[in-house]
Amino acid sequence: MAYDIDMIKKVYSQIAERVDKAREVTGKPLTLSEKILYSHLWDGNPSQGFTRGKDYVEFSPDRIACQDATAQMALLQFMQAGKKQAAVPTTVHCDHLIQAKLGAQFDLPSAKKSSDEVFDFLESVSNKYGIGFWKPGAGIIHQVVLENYAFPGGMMIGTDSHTVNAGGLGMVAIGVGGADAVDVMAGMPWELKFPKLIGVKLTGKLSGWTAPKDVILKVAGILTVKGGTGAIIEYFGEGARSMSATGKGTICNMGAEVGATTSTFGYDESMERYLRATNRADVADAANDVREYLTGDDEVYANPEQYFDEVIEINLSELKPHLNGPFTPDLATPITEMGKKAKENDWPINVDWGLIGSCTNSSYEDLTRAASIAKQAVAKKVKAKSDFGINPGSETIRYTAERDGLLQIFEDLDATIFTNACGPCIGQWDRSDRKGEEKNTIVHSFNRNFSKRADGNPNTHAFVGSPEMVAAIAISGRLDFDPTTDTLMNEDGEEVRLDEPTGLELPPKGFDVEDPGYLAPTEDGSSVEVKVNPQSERLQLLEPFEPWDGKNLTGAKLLIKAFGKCTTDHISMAGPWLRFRGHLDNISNNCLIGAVNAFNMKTNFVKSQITGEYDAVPATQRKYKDAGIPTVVVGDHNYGEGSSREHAAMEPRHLGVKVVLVKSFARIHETNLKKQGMLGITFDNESDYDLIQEDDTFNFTDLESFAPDKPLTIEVVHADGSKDVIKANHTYNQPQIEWFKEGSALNLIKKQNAA
Ligand code: MIC
Ligand code: SF4
Repeated sequence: MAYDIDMIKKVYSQIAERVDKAREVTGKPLTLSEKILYSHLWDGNPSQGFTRGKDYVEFSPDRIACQDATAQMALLQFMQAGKKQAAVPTTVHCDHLIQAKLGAQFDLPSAKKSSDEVFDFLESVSNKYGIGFWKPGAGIIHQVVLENYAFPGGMMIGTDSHTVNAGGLGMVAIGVGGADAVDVMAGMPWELKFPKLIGVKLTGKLSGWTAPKDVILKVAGILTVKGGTGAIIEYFGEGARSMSATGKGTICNMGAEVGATTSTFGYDESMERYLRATNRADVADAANDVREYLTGDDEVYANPEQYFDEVIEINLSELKPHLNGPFTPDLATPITEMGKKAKENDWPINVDWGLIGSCTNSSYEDLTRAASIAKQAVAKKVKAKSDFGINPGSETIRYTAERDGLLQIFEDLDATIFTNACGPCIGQWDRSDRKGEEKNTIVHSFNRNFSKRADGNPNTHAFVGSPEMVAAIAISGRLDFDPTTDTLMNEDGEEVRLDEPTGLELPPKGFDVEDPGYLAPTEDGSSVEVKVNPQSERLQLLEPFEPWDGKNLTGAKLLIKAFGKCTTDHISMAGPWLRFRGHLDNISNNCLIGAVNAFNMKTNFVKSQITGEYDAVPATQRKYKDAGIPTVVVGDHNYGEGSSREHAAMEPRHLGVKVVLVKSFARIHETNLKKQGMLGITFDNESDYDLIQEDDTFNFTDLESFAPDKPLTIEVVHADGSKDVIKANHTYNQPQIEWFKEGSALNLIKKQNAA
């Protein structure tokens, strides 16, 4: 039986009436995304149509998922909200804090030891507030959610950008910062700007070496890292129906890399098969009863141009395997062109590692397809030239794959089986073969490949591909290996070819697991005590941020003008810093250390306007804070791309930065800034970015009349006394302006609770 089946049945019992009403008020047939959005309005039945990309709307998500690295801050905030229980079903998953080094049997016990304080904290807070707890080793949040909680037509939010993975089972699942999750856990509505809709029509059928991953690698190449911002991507067509549910999950997962709010697919037989295989026949039966409400209307899919804001068509029969990278997930290269492009760009051809797994590509189907390649290598006497690492997505997958002999196939190629956890995908990788900053190449089936992400080395060129391509490339040891045409030399000196991969959508003997790693919370957690040691270097209770003084901000100094790509990995690096995710002051020592200073092109080296000296960003900012001088961060396009980590907003806030002024924001980061009482604004005229100089002072002249839809005016005073007056836009609505005034959204919740 599925978890929370009563909640799911309730959603299905209301869906017909709500969707019918939505059709009536909008006066048109509906996409799946609209059906899910309109059937999850906080106010219940829809009474008006909303303007996409414009109206802020209050929603009522069905459930919440949090992972260990973000849950700490989310729960520290929730603890202040004064509630007894989380208002909707919520789970916490321990997956990010486990380092990959020698393999699961050593790494997991070692992580449990080194992070016991944090795991104990998360377990006791979960127990206290009625939250389900998935222990370290149970699996990666999104795979565990897909296997246990996702359901067609549902809406969930999660404190991780890849929450969108659950779109593979027809959900609208959205990544948020912890403060957004706190709203919903506290029984309040969740607000989102009504998204735009991008339709992707999939024709044809995947075959040979091409996999679902290639669909999203192609889409990323088309849309780029910001092309999906503010939009839901909805996939449809015969090609969509012919794909497995986990394949659909892979496509949705990496939709985060184009900035999409989420991605989804209509309910179909692949989803039904997956639900039944994962012990949720009850959900499948309930979904079947309302199936026409769990997919887009026929008229929509017949004439998508009329109903979506943008339509992309991809013929799966013609799609080629791709590798995307390095350093950005949208640099898409069909494998047939990789040799040429790698040479032109001087990308190292020899591949050191092939890594398979992560939250996006660790399904049974993925493992069987990759294993079919690995098996051939052994049978054809080809020794793998690169090292292999595997991160199974969950204990259920791992146990089943071990039972069915799949893991053994990889072990025969000397692969290391890491813990069912994020591991190298988030820099939790103690890589033994390369130290320092040597230039090298790795390929993986993860989703992100920003600079330094996997191993901290800025010169590691990471390429993203399907698990089967990663397997083939790791065996050949060459980035330019095209298995559709190239041969390999085996140990007997013979030229051999790798046959096309084959796989199994679901395990023929069913999934199995001994201990899935789940701990249910007690019925009444009121007597559970949550302890935070005041001496702890990893956990720190939060102090409320100061409210706004109601005055125009003046005399603010430039902290850094960030050049080019500035992702959340640049603003608040992960890897070794994950250990401080529950301690705001300590993690603030990584604030913006990866951002490139536009004035000297160095990282973590900025000029202090107090001393005239150059120093690290956090140290410089702490001096401004001590001196009571407000500061401004300036950035380029898509600032805050990537993770949902609200640390990227809380750290500058904690250190005294008041304003982030950029050309454009990534969605989650912009909301995170607002929630934490920061001023996140954009240049009205993008080229004003070029006016900003190293010794600038900023004076806001009309912040006192801060109001929705009204641009702000800033006087930028340069060192020589000359001035530029510029306009900045913002997207704050009235309630969000209240967050700013109160100092944070949480301050406002506390005030309302106290009243
Ligand atoms: C990521 O893939 O970048 C992460 C680590 O999962 C983040 C969450 C985090 O920073 O903890 C995400 O995607 O939101
Ligand atoms: Fe973990 Fe990587 Fe997935 Fe983020 S993208 S949840 S770090 S596996």
